[in-house]
This record gives sequence, structure tokens and C-alpha cells, in this order.
Amino acid sequence: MDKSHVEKLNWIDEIHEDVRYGLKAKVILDEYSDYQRITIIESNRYGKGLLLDSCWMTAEFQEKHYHEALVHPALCSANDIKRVLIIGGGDGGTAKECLRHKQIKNLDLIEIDNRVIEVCQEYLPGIGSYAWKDPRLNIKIEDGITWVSNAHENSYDVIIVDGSDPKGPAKGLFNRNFYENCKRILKPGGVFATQSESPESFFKIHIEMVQIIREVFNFADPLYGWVPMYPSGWWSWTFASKESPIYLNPMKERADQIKEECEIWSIRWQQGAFHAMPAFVERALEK
Ligand code: SPD
Repeated sequence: MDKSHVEKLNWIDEIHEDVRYGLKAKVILDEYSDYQRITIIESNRYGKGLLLDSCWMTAEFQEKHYHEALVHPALCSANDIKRVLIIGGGDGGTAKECLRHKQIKNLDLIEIDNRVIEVCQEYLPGIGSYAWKDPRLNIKIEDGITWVSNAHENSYDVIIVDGSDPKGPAKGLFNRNFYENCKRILKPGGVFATQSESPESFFKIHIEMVQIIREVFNFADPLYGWVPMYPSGWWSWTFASKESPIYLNPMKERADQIKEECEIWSIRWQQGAFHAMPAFVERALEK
């Protein structure tokens, strides 16, 4: 493949605590929605990508690292997966991975910013792909925090939080009240999943998130992987359940139906990723 089709590239950086995480790319859209700055870039290295408020969210050749890690540990382990909720996820990548599971009957996607969906459908159509046309997908343009506080108890088998970083419209997705509502609306035998930031770049946020989610649900564990374009490249996703850590044990028959199309996730990868906790993180979580 000719890797030099995008010409006149500039460095596009996410700047975080005196470090730059950058990619050579061309800006093809840069605008402000009612909630945030939305930027679409095109690069040779990772294809087209999305930034929100100047933070990397996803890119065509990076999205599987993030979305498979967020979705499949939960969907391969919850007792039932008929009714699934996504909070955020406006690029469609989380929905696409979910809908590979045939047992899902209803997938609610609650995105606060309609413009993110429109822009991703236009510029990054491969990330949501077939999900946008799947009749099981119900998109609601609403605040996810309000949605979980209004939803009936025991109404979802799996809840997946695919928000951005804890500032701007996603800030409320990182607090105890939000997690308590998620627990309330999660069915028995259900699994909660959230992206939980980088243990290197966002150490304090990461540790606090895992501790609070553990206190709220009783069982919660982070899984560690990588999304090279994110700050430090090292990322985490945290899974929780009310009765036992069922998310640690993916079901083989569920894995068998998705594994051929996975680039990162496998039962083997998941087992390693839950165990790949550095000693300093383990110590911090024990405090
Ligand atoms: N700093 C990046 C945090 C990423 C959160 N979600 C990304 C959206 C991908 N669907």
C-alpha cells in the first residue's frame, strides 16, 4: 500500500502534563459543536482519526485496540446479553463490536453530542460500519448521566461506558453517583465496563476510578492494554459486577463466534491483560 497518499502533513499533538502525543497528519475538519471542539485528521500512519477538545479519541487503524478491549470481556462473560447500554461511543466502534454478538436483541447508545455521530458517519464510516444500519441499535441524543438516573432498576445485562476524558461533557461519567446508578440499572449476573484511563498519564484518576467502582459494585478489576495514539500508549479498561468477578471468565462459545474477526482480543489476551498489573498499581489499589 502506498503510505504517502496524504501530503502536507503537520504534527497534531495531544498535550498532556508537559508531554506531547503526536501524529503527522492533515486536518480535514475542525469545528465547535454545542459541547466540544471536534477535529478530524487524516494521517498516513493511522488513517483518519478523531480528536475531541484536542484529545485523541480514535483512528481507523487504532480503533480495534480500544473497542475490542472495552466490549468483549463484558459481552463474553455476562450471564445474558440481550439488553446492552452504551454511554457515549458516538464514533460507533463500540456498537460495531457489540453487534457482532448475535444474542444482543437491543442496544441503546446514549450520546450527548449528535454532531460527533454525524461527523464520524461522514468521515470515519468504517468505525461504526454496519452498526449504523443494524435495527437492534437505538440511538438517543441525551446526556448519559441523566439516562442512567432515569432508567429502571435491573434493566440492562451489560453497561459499557465509552466516554472521553474526565473534563467537559464526560466529567460526570467519573463519579460515584453515576456508578451507583449503573449498578442499580444492571441486572443480576450483569457486567459493567468502562474505559479507565492510563495508569501512567492519569495515575490518580485511574486508581480512584477502580477503587470507587470496586466499592460500589463489590467486584471490579482493571485490564491493561495499549492504544498507541493515547497519552503514554498504555491504557486500561475496568470491569465490574455485583455478585462475583464473572468478567474474568469469558465463555468459549461466545468467544468462538467473534474471535476470527478480532485483531487484539482473545481469551488468552484477556487473561494476560487482567494479570498485567504492575506492582506500583497493585500497591496503590490496596491502600
Ligand atoms: N484519552 C482517550 C479516552 C478515550 C475514550 N473514548 C474514546 C472513544 C472511542 N470510541
